Amino acid sequence: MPKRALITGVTGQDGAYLARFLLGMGYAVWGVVRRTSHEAPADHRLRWLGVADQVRFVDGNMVDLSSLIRLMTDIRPDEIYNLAAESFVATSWHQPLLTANVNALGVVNVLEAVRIAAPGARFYQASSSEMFGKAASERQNETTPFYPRSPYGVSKLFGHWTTVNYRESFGLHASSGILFNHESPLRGREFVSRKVTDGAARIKLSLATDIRLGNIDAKRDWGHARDYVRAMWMMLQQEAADDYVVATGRTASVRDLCDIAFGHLGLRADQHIVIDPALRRPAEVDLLWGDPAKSFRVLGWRPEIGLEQLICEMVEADLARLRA
Ligand code: GDR
Repeated sequence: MPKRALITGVTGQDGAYLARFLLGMGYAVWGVVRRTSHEAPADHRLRWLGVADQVRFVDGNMVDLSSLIRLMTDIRPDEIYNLAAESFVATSWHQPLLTANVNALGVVNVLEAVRIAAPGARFYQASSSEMFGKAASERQNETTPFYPRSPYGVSKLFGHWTTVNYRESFGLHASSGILFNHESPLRGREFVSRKVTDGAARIKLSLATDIRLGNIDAKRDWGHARDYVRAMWMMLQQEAADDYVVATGRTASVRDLCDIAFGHLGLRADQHIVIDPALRRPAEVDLLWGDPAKSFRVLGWRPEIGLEQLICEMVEADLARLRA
């Protein structure tokens, strides 16, 4: 009997890479899809990875507890990966209530569904380095105090502590991965990495002349989503559930990222970047720099793809998409 995995947020970047990874490991994979009236198929990332036909799509919604209980009862998953979220930090200031409903209360809904209908299943919660926010130390690990700086960060912190609490209260095998920024060619174009790689490719092809950016001095610890979904799975293979920082251990600014992307195309970033103060955030996270020592030691996890390779892969994918 293949193992059964249920993924919320399966249509997002991480959902797509995780689905492909689990299918490759012989899992049967169910993906929760939120119904919308958009005509564009929601499975374009899974199609890009060539696995859309193998994922079993089921209807459900993070804010509808009954739908989640029904899914747990019907599917009887061995592993549940909770990746569904309002994931764009900038939007969380415009839609703080939606962000809290999905990212915070949604975690209570899915954990209640697990507790009621699938208490033996292993659960993964997608926590975020945004919880560190105005970080208390230069590098952040599992013991660094949290200080979120956005409605998104606050909502993720609620989801994180709820996961810890359900583990401690009910003995659920519930783990939380505190993932630092992770990118790929499947990143949405609203996020800065993809905005830059897509923008640089457009400039190279004479489809645009510049990119407008906000705070390019912000520093992040950027990895590849393909590496990070493997860490999620590794957490659920441990005998005891726990919390883990997943990061590369290297930090770089948005400016550095621009230099890599434009440099790969033989262009100079400073000739094409326009700073737009309207793109600055009401409160910024200036520096994130992860310390993944625990993931290295306990999980045996290592990132395989470095920043230069990541950005070049994204630029090449954007060039190919634009040429097509
Ligand atoms: P982040 O990712 O907020 O770190 O959250 P994002 O790529 O949106 O921003 C990274 C940094 O770049 C600065 N920035 C800009 N950002 C965007 N989007 N657009 C711009 O034009 C721009 N100019 C500068 C931002 O201010 C910020 O400092 C991501 C998300 O995936 C979360 O869901 C996840 O939890 C965290 O990473 C870890």
